Amino acid sequence: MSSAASSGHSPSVSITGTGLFTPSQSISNDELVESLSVATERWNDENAAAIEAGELEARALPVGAFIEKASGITARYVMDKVGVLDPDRMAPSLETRSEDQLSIQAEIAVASIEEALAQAGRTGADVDAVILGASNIQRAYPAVAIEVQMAIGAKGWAYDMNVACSSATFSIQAAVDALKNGSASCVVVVNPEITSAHNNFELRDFHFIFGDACTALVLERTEDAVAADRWEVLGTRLQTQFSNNIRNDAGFMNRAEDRDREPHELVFRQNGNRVFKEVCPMVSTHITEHLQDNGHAPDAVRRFWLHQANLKMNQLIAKGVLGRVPEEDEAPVVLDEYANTSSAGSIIAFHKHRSDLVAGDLGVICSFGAGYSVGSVIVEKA
Ligand code: CO8
Repeated sequence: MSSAASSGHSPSVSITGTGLFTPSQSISNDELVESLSVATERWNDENAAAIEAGELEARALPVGAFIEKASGITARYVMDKVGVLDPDRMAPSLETRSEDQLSIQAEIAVASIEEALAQAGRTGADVDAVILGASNIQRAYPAVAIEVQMAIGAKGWAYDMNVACSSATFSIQAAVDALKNGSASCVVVVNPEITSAHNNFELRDFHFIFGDACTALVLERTEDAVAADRWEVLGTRLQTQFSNNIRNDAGFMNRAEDRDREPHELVFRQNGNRVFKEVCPMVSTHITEHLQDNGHAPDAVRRFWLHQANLKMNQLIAKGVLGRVPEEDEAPVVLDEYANTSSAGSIIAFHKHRSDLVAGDLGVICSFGAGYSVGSVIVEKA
């Protein structure tokens, strides 16, 4: 236990390293639209009689120009491009691994953690807690986090958690609390998002939204840190409010239910327009109040690393906080290249866009999504 924790003072905690795993395969909007157009025309042909009889509605074709205009997304990385683009499959083809092989989610977690540990000047042996947060986790148990703990040679404890797109910020608060109360001394937060395995590539409203990636963070008590690049966590704040507007009903009870579930209920679905309208004001207020309660004016913030779901959404949220549309430098964008990588998004932005900031600069990492859930982390460059 640190001297500060044992003396009763709340010790300062810092982020001391970040890592990113990006899959090698990328899909452009045009490729996605071409594949879904073939699948949609086939589906309409196969269901022509029911459509004619008014029992089913014909599916509308996707439009590439709509995707970029509505979301700002131009491409997304995926674990398997061939399976996603195959009109007969519309899902990645991922190998089933044996129990003595590292699982896929653990493998990408380890890749991002290695980079984060190197930045922090640490090895796996220094780590004594792993918190793995993601919007879908590969299996029920044993926790993937515990497999990751073993793979990196960490001590201590590990667990999985899921707060959808807010899993990273919620994991960060859990890590900060553990470090402040002395129940861990070096925590890895890791967010392996294989969204392609639970996205709905069959409907035009959803097929373009998501991409795959994994991010990792190392957090330590500031007094213990050895990294040159340190970000003191000045405050964390979480908020949840129940909504059915983003939902995925895949779960362990499906096989026990007495009706066949619609396949579209067992993957991601949302009412995007309502999410947009309801979540933007909620997030602007959340960030504004968090800054205010920590004694910071919005214009004192040098950079916002926002959740990467929709460009217009981020501009509106930042405008709600700053009173004006932010410069790209103030709220950097990665969703054009990565799409929505769920909980990894804001951390990808933080990982890629922080090296130009100087000591004393303030920033806010903020996630929002299903739940609804919102999480913000105020950091200061040391
Ligand atoms: N091509 C052509 N037309 C399309 C397409 C397309 N690909 N997609 C939709 N349209 C059509 C719609 O069908 C609709 O047509 P019509 O008027 O005839 O019904 C029309 O375009 C307008 O649709 P919308 O009103 O929905 O369009 P918007 O301007 O609202 O844009 C967006 C849609 C981009 C989805 C936007 O609403 C948005 O980004 N909303 C915010 C969504 C968000 O942030 N969601 C968070 C989800 S992530 C999360 O919480 C984590 C979940 C877990 C991860 C899951 C991983 C799989």
